[in-house]
Amino acid sequence: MKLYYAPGACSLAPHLIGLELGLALELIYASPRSKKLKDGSDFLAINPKGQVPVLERDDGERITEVAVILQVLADLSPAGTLLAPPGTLARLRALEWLNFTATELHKSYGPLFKPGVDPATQAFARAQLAGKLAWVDAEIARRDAAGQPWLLPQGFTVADAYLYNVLSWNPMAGVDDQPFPALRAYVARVQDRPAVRAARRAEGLKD
Ligand SMILES: N[C@@H](CCC(=O)N[C@@H](CS)C(=O)NCC(=O)O)C(=O)O
Repeated sequence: MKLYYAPGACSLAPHLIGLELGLALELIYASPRSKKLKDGSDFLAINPKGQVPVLERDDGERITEVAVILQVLADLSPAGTLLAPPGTLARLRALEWLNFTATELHKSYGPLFKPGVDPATQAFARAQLAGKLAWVDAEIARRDAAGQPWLLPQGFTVADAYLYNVLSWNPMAGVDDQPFPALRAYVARVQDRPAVRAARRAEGLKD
């Protein structure tokens, strides 16, 4: 399978999950800005939405949207440990986190990375994010108190991979995470996983 990615973008989550699962994903760089692949060919021909990540299955079908790609990958794990079996409450809890991360967090970072966005819009985005991050911090602190290191009691899941991915943008996006100690410790904890370190190294990101 192929994964179209850009370093440090939201394709990091499926990349690291591929490594957690020991899958040999072929990484293909796609520029979210120029919409070109490294060989100069047109990324819009691969994904007309012009966005990474794209997972290309061996049958040629292309799957987009982080939260969906993560489910596809998790369901490839025979033990199903990176999500939970369909029809279980545990799976619904994981899907809640995936959806929250996609809709409440991920897209809120957009204005902080887009060139030319005016400072007032960026300040609004940061304030919105601060409110959401306060909730995430409290949720993580509650788990810490119960001795639970990951979002779900069953262990590390794709929900952690996606949440980590977007939280790792805070320094670059100028989002102050100092008021959120549980969240910062959680980011460090995820980043310490060998698969996460390996994915970051492969994308040329700092430890
Ligand atoms: N809804 C998409 C959003 C993906 C997305 O925002 N990708 C960013 C990188 S993190 C991108 O490719 N941005 C370029 C653009 O939107 O033109 C998903 O969840 O996969």
